[in-house]
Amino acid sequence: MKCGFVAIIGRPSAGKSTLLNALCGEKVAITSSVPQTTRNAIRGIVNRSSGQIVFLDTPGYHDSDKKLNIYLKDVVHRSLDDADVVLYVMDASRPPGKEEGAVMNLLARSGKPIVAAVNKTDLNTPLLTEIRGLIRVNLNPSELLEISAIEGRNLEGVVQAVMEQCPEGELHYPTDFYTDQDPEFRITEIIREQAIIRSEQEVPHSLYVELADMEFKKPPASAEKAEYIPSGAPDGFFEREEPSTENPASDKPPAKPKLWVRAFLVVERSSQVGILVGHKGEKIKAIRIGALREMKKVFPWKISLDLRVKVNPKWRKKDPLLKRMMGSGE
Ligand SMILES: Nc1nc2c(ncn2[C@@H]2O[C@H](COP(=O)(O)OP(=O)(O)OP(=O)(O)O)[C@@H](O)[C@H]2O)c(=O)[nH]1
Ligand SMILES: [Mg+2]
Repeated sequence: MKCGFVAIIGRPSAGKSTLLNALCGEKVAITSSVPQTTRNAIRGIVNRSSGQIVFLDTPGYHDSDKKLNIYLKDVVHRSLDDADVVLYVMDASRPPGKEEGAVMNLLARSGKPIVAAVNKTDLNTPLLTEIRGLIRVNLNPSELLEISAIEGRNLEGVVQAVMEQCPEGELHYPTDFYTDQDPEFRITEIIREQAIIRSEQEVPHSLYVELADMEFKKPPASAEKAEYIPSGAPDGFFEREEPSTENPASDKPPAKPKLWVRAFLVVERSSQVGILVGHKGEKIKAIRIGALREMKKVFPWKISLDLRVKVNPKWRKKDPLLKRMMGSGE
């Protein structure tokens, strides 16, 4: 059986996270038109009868010496080290330029097998021939596919091409898993996506989400305990209890477990607080409602969200925080 780790690498906004979601058939990673949306190596798992692919989505590769960017690049480097295969995603709608050159250099040096996917071909770009030529000259991909992550074009071709390059091995995850992210991380990402969508200029880059508190409300005493422990619920949010013998099984489906969450949108400057709160709090209300709508699609819980904004000056320059967010940075 083929089993491998596959790093999805490319420039910011090439469509890597959109592609990961399309490949997994589930929303695993947040996406937006703002470059450098992804900040972590997000795993999405694809199973076929021939094997299992663990995709690692990565931040857009961008050559800049700003501290946050150094950490983002480090996430890419580590994912590349961990990968058996690289899925290189290029954006067919933008001229390649220097930034694309830097990505190709990195991949050529890695010596890993490469599958190249030229994305956004739904936009009917005139750049396809140039991009294909560039890939052939600089890299030696096992396959060069033209795809559209948005329209789902040629995605099975990507899975097959990648699977072929994966080594033989054992499954890394049970076959019903599509990601390994914990609920806390997914919740902060969903909130961040909704805030990014509703803000502009520097705000999306100046923003992170801190989950301050979350608590599952106790189910009714009569409930069968096993029904109420949501899969993926963090340890310690439930005390174990013997199921009650009163009020035996009824036909009613068990009530959804209730999860209460308090989170902060953290920005760099006090002037950005008002932007996120909006006139009479309309912006933060829209972010909150949007996040709850998205969470409902992912979690089997009834969630209430207490969302606030706070300032952490110059957080993008703070090593301990960046390390906690993204790992080593060295
Ligand atoms: N037309 C078109 N747009 C796409 C396609 N794939 C992604 N996009 C759009 O491109 C933008 C960036 O998509 P993302 O998936 O967030 O890109 P990314 O490469 O993960 O970006 P970073 O995480 O910032 O590096 C979004 O507005 C997507 O809707 C595609 O196949 N066609
Ligand atoms: Mg992304």
